[in-house]
Formats: sequence, C-alpha cells, structure tokens
Amino acid sequence: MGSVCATPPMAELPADVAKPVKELFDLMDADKDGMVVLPEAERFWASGKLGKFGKMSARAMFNEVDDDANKSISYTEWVNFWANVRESKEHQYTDEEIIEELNAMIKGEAWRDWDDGRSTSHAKEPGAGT
Ligand SMILES: [Ca+2]
Ligand SMILES: [Ca+2]
Repeated sequence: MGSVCATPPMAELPADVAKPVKELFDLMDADKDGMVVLPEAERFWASGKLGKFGKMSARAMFNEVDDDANKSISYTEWVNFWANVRESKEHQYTDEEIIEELNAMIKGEAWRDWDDGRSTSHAKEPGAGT
C-alpha cells in the first residue's frame, strides 16, 4: 500500500447515515466545489427558519467539523466528523438519532452540540427558548 496523498482517509458510514450526511453537505456547498467555506455554511443556515441566528449554527458547526482549521470543510472532514459522532463513547448516539438530526438540519433546524470526543468552543445561543 503506501499513499502519496496527505489527505486522511475517509471513514465509511452505513448507507442510511451517508445519505443525509451527503445531502446536508451538498446543500451547504452552494458552488459545488466539494468544499464548504464559512460564508456558504452561514448562508445555508441563515436562509432557513433560524434567520440571522443561523450564522451561529454555521460557526458552531465549523468549530466542531473543521478539524485542520483551514476555514474550509472538505467532504472527507465532514464524513469523518459523523463517523466520530457515531463512535462517541461518552454519548452513545444511535444511527436513528443521527439521521433524524441530519434531516432536521436539512430542513433548517439548528446545529446541535455534538459530542464527537473533541471539545468545542460552542457558546449557548442567547434567548433560545423552548
Ligand atoms: Ca463550496
Ligand atoms: Ca478543514
């Protein structure tokens, strides 16, 4: 084997999880270049029911998913993030729960603070009521 490529390998997800994972990525990647930059993510969430608060979801998502902090989320980073969430030891998410949350975000719901085993600087949204 041996790789000439520096990109980390992409984790495998079961097909039923991979589908909404790809769908949400495609929705954010407005210019379809295979990378999601922060303005694209902000535009996606701010266009939904959250309005201007959507930008906070976009930033929280970036904090957690942009592993190499290059201000751009590759599809590999995205898939690997969800693979980490599935394997989280502290918070055992079921695939059903992950799929349900992904479908909610596809419909414009807020990003939630996922536990993928890494810490995040995600702040609480002010005034978020029930
Ligand atoms: Ca893009
Ligand atoms: Ca990145």
